[in-house]
Amino acid sequence: MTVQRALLIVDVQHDFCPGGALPAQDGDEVVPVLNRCIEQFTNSGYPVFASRDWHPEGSAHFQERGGPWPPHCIQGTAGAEFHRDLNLPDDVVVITKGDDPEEDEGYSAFEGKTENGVLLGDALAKDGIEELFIGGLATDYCVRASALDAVKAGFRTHLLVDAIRGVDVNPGDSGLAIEEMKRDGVHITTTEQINFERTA
Ligand code: VGL
Ligand code: ZN
Repeated sequence: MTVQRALLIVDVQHDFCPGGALPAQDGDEVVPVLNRCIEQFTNSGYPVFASRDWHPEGSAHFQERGGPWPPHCIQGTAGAEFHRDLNLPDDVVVITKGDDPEEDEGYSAFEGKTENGVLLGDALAKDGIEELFIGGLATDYCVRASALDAVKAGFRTHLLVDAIRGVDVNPGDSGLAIEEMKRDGVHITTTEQINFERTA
């Protein structure tokens, strides 16, 4: 039997791309890379999960309430939409996180839930997923937190380094985040290195 895989696309939303409220540098460059990857996963019968940062107005996550961030990804706004050029499959499982108005939390997609209220970890387990490939935005926040949680949850976890970009509040944050993920057991790879050949 082949190992059951999934692709997790973290927060590829307009506000994390150039022109958005909290842009990762060149954040939109992950879109064509992820589109190719989505096609390969879909063609191989593997599911695609996509998380979204989804904050209420006046969230405790925002500077106006003592949090670290300018307002971004506010529910229902254009900035909170998935990037318009991201070709998510019809059966994508959308994971919503950051929707608690009182918390500056929700960096990890593993704190998010499906539209039916199922935590990401439980949804992956239900699909029998053992191996997770992660790309998206931003390297130093939600990608980092999601990859670290994926390892903790027992998934064989691969970071797609050509499909991530960082916010880098402090220069070098993304590089440090990648080092930390590696140290904690995340495998570093690229979308081009994924082997989709079926042996079973
Ligand atoms: C994120 C900062 C604040 C992210 C979300 O998706 O990486 N970063 N909220
Ligand atoms: Zn946020």
